Amino acid sequence: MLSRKTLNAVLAFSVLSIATSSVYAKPPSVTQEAYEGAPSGINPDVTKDLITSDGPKMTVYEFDHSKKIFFERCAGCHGVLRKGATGKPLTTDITRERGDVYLKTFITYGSPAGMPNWGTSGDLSEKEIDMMARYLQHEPPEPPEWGMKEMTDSWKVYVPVKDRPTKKLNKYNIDNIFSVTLRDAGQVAIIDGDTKKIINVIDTGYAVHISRLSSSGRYLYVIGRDARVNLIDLWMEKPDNVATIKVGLEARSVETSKYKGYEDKYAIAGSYWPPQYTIMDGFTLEPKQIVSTRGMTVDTHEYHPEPRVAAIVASHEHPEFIVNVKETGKVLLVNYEDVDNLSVTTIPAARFLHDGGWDKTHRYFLTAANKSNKIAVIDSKERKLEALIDAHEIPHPGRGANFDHPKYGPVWATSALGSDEITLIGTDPKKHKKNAWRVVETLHGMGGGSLFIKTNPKSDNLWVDAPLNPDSTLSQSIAVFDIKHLDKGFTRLPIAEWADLGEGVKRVVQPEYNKAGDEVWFSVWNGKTEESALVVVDDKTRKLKTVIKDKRLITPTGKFNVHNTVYDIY
Ligand code: DHE
Repeated sequence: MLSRKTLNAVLAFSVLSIATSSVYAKPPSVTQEAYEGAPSGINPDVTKDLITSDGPKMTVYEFDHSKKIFFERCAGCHGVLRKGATGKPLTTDITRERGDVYLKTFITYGSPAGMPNWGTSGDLSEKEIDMMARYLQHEPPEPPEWGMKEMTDSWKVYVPVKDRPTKKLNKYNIDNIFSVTLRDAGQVAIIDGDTKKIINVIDTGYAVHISRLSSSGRYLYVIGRDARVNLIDLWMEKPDNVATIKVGLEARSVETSKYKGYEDKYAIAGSYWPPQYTIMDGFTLEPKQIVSTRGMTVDTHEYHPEPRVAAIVASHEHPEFIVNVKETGKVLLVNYEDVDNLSVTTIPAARFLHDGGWDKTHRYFLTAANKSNKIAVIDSKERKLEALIDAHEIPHPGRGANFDHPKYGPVWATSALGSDEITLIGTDPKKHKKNAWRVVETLHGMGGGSLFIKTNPKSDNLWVDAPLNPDSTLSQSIAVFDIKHLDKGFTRLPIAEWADLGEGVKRVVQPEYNKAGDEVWFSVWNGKTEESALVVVDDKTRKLKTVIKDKRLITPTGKFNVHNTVYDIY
């Protein structure tokens, strides 16, 4: 067994990559690549191609095939225009200078910095790699823009507001419903948290990503990677879609207005392509305002053509959405009091803003600028950057985890992709002033490759996953700490083993509590054609409570409990 130090060293370099080291007994799993190069929602047939540019000779077939591979496997990290983000820039000034041999080697073997080994993993053939090396020396094809006409054409209201139920027509305990992402099926499963039964499996966007709730807890907003937003009414006899719209070609985030007097009046969705955000009517998804995020980077003040919209939260202090713009490193406070004359406050933070969540008071938004190894703290009341805090290596909090540390008081925690570090940041500038906005303690989890961390105000447990860790013992387990005795380190629970599934490289991802805070649900994320499951653990005893299996549960990943998502409890 590799010592922790060695393992972390290996991980710190190769956590996002499909390690070419011997750690991989067999070709890397689809889930690992899926994470880094999640399928883009862009249909390759719609791009404007510059095959005649100065790049090496290519047939139209070769160019088209390479373009499809790029959108499906590479755009998530390198950006649609290949300007770079979690992946390096691949603009032609760089790729032509590097040339065929360098590019082919890189694509075949990957790199310790996070590039998957597409050749040795068997995912791309030699021929395809040869094509890709030539394709990257051509100008990147640019997908079309997506404006009000395209949005309105895609907008459908299946059930007009006036025809919707005026009271809940079903007997479900809605507060304890879970919306579960069935990633590769492009669906969500609506599961009754009390009975663990699937209420409905609903078609949503392609490579569906996350769910968010209306402040009423009645409506579910689901966003697909193809930038399709689905509005689901949980009051219907059988909860189902009531409206849908496509806000672009690629997207990851959606939220509704939460400020008093504006509850759910507006919905917002942030897209990767085109780089923009769209404000919609919260009950019908009618598009109201589209704003591009193209602009200058926070540090070098260079123009960036593709600053993608990452996490979005809704302020409780002002009628504003708080919008992370990844590549420029700016946080936008989008004031929706007058949607026709939007006023936007721009807060400079750090590049590569990604995910994040509230502190326990829901005043401070703590968000990872992950490839800058920073956590930015935004004071939503004073509407300014409160702090920029170092966190290693590639912090990835999801929405993070809030708990009262026995010594340091209220803290917010994030785990990391590139190291085993779990960073605890003090969040109480009033009663624990000297701990506020600084790292008060760093714990060590199972290893790098962590994506999500979670706790609950009623629990003494802190749960940390490691789904992207190349060591399958770890990626198929969960680490749990006792908050009262953090010095004792973690206990590892073999969640995938408890699920007792067949073939496939399963990954345990994203803890989510039930409303009562006495159960923790985990996804055992297997390949698309293999059996996955949800595992429910008793939070007190940390023992297996039940395993939810159903052939409709295809690649379950994110789970969103209605109560905990409405009230931002994590
Ligand atoms: Fe996510 C949240 C982006 C891959 C599961 N993911 C987010 C957010 C962003 C994002 C910007 C924050 C949204 C918000 O709060 O408004 N995710 C990306 C990517 O760019 C990336 C790295 C690659 C890609 O091309 O999509 C990516 N994400 C994944 C996955 O592969 C995961 C593990 C499985 C899946 O379902 O796709 C995944 N992302 C999640 C989940 C959340 C999330 C479960 C919400 C966490 C929460 O608790 O709110």
